[in-house]
Amino acid sequence: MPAVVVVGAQWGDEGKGKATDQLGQDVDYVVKFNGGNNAGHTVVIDGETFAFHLLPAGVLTPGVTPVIGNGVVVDLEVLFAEIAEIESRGKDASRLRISASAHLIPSYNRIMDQATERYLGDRQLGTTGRGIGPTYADKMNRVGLRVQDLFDESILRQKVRSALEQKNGVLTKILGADAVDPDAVADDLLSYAERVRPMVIDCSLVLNDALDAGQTVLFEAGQATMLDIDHGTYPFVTSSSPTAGGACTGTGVGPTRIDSVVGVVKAYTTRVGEGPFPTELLDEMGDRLREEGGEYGVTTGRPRRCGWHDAVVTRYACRVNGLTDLVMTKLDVLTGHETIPVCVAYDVDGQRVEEMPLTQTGFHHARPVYEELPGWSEDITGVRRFEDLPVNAQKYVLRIEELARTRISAIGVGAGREATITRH
Ligand code: 2SA
Ligand code: GDP
Ligand code: MG
Repeated sequence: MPAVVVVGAQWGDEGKGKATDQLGQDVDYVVKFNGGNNAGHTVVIDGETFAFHLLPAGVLTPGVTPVIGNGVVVDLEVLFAEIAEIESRGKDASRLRISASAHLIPSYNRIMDQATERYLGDRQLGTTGRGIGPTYADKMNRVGLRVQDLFDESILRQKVRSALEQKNGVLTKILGADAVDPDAVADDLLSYAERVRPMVIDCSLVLNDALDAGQTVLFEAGQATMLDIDHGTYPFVTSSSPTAGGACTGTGVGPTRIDSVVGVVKAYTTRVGEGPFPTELLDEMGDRLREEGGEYGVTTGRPRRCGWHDAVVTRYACRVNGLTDLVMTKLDVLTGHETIPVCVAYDVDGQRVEEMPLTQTGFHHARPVYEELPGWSEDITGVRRFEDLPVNAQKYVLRIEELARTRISAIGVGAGREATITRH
């Protein structure tokens, strides 16, 4: 498997960190291709928990080169804080490489993001407030700052000044925030330049050369299919491309070089932030899933919205990403339910719909059509072979596999690296 992409098949937090860590044991590169420090990817090794935001989960694996691709947006303060944190825990981050074309998150975009959410009030999107949306907007608007600009001071200062000419007006006159001093922003960014310099690469060249030489590359998505700017529940989405195509645009590796695309899917569903979520449980059952699954944001600590598995979403993710395999996580969290509903279709204004509705209005009107599957009560956290799962747990996995029309090749039964059932 020379080039493998790992994506989230729902609304994020499916366990991509754990899947990347596991699949990344035998690879040469682990590459992030979208998003920024809005992500929170958890890896648990020998009982020790690591939460990554900007660093690729592969940074913990000796011999792996972690890469931040051009599609990522980088907050330098967060990056170096994260490097310092893992180094203080005895890990080596010296192999980290960053694309010269990745965009930087200047402090004013963090302010814009948070001030915009406050301004929107009950119309807000529920962003992580990390400046992600405004930074991708700047990129598309061709007024963004890139890693390479750190090495051309006059260009950087000029870009910051012209960006703030407009933004200070919006900040002070519309959003009720203070104006930002361009020199202070530029000084702050430039203060990182010499530490960044040795990490900077031409991401496309390095990865294509590696593939030519027979090396292996794992692409790690942030966020997920339903948060994709094109394919998600727009406008309740993030501003990047977390689907498989993003791995190509976000790194400069062409689609013909990708061998497989693995979608990570929870045994149930969660979402954080605003937006439609047909299987959401607003009762004690939702609270139970949240507590038993530890469903709180890794970046913001926000409680996640919880609901049953939505097989329409999973099948959609298989299609949009061209998934070759699914990894199902957190099956252990579903232990102890008499029956477990799985959403197999929607009722949209009285009509049964088995695919994602054509319009967002349709999706907002979607009511889940459930099939009840029998549950199990045995503790499955120690199970390592599919045949050793309780029969009803096996049936649950097989039914979702059937609905998704995609093979479930691994099943998570705990947070630890070892708590996985691989199906051969
Ligand atoms: P943004 O900040 O502009 O990307 O927010 C836009 C939407 O994207 C959602 N989003 C996420 N959803 C799930 N997990 C994410 N990462 C963190 C985690 C979230 C946290 O791992 O737990 O700590 O709150 C993530 N990042 C962005 C976001 O909720 C908005 O709906
Ligand atoms: P990511 O953003 O997709 O990497 O996921 P997060 O790290 O935000 O959230 C997933 C959470 O579930 C983390 O706390 C993981 O340690 C945990 N986790 C992952 N797989 C499993 C599993 O199979 N069982 C259980 N109980 N926890 C898991
Ligand atoms: Mg997460």
